[in-house]
Amino acid sequence: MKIKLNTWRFLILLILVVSSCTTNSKTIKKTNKVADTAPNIIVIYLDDLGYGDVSCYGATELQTPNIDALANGGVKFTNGYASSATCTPSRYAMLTGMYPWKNKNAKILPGDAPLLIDIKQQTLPKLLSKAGYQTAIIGKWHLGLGAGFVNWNETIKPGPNEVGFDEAYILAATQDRVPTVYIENGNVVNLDKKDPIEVNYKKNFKGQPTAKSNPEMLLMKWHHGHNNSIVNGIPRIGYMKGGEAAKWTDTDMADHFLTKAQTYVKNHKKNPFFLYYAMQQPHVPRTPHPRFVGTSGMGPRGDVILEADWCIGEFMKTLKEEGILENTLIVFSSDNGPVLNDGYYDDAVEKLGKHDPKGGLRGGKYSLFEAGTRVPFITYWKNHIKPSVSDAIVCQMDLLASLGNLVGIEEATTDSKDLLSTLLGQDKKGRDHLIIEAKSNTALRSGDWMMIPPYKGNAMNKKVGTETGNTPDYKLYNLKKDKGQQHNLAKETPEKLEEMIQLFKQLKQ
Ligand code: NG6
Ligand code: CA
Repeated sequence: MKIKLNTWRFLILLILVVSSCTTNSKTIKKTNKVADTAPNIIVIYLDDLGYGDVSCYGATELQTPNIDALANGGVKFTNGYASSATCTPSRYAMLTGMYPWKNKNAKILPGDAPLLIDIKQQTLPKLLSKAGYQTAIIGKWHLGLGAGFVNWNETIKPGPNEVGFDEAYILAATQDRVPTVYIENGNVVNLDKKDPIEVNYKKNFKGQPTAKSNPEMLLMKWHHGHNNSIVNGIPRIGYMKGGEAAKWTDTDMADHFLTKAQTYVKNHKKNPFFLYYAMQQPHVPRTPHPRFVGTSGMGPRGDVILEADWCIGEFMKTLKEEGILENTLIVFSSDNGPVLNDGYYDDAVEKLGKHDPKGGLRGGKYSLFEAGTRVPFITYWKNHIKPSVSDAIVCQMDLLASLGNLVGIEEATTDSKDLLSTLLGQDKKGRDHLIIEAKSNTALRSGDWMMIPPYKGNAMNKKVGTETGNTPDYKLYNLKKDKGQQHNLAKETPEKLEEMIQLFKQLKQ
């Protein structure tokens, strides 16, 4: 009797699961142009998280159970790429579907740079809006604001709202750049008009302390750069005056963005939404909340990775509690590869131990070698994506065309490729080729091969301590056989090299 009952239960469950899967794929096909039945879409984007920084990609010294749960329940891509080895170009490419090297201004931007995206340009949030989605960004922007000079005391335009986001709660550039304030739909949060904010990236404001003039005020020491204004004891890039009440608390930033993201979900769950949750970890300055300090044994860099993983766990709980987990597609990735010393003394190098943030790849942030752009890349959609590992070459730039397909809007004029079925784990076919970028230099991945052309400049980024990939010779690697790029086959396989050079030329035209 007991066995029978269990068997029945199992059968009913099986029927329910199978029918929910099939109805859903039908729904998407049938209702292509309406967002009503399409899933919510959330991009969880970390800053400087390396290929080997999470346990599902092989880290053994750090455990990231919540990110692992996404990988184990979704598609884990082993050849997932950011478009660039730095932040601004990668974010530009993800949101516009355009190769960043086609826009000469797509470089790491100062905190007072104008908006990089043309307001007439196609963007991911615009496209999803067209399909009926509500859209929001919460977290790091770093794509410029305004049209030249920015007055931080008035509504700042154009910005995320003008390129497709209905709602925007952002940090303007990076955690290490001024102004160190949150901006909500163009307005600095908690700004006291009697204490206006001034920002300058060239010179200091008279009488304002800097890391150089007042080192006794520092709670964190700078290694290179980062010696301008001091906020919360942390020396920053750029000078800032005023805005006391509006300044963020660095150690609360993760909780702050998490709460905003959770609130957004709760308030918008009735209709489909697109949320770009752009977390700030583990970019410098690494400022874990006190409850995470010391948890990794690896210093602040490890601690903030654990903090980020915790935030993701809490955020996932919210999706579940709000009853929308099975109706939400999540894309998890990072804007560029890892760096240890990015300008502060914070024990990232000293306490690294056996941890390998690069996960066996060569290079790192700022590099044309693999660790610069190959990053954790996971798609997760409960009961819709079957867990698998995919070796297909996919790039964040492809989200535009792929998600366009998901919501029934065709996107023809960008560099974005429609890889929807691959992203949903139904297909193993990825891109044939991809051009990656690092500090305006580019390299070509085609099939298993990576070709890095000769470039002038230093082979080592000495301050940061990583290889740039810039050497006077051609470099050619078979990544399938040589993931760590240790064997340059340019001389051994001249035909392959020539083929790659020709393809590269053709694609760059
Ligand atoms: C560099 C900063 C680095 C980091 C980076 C941007 C110096 C010396 N270094 O210029 O600390 O802020 O810009 O990182 O200032 S990114 O992930 O946003 O691209
Ligand atoms: Ca970054």
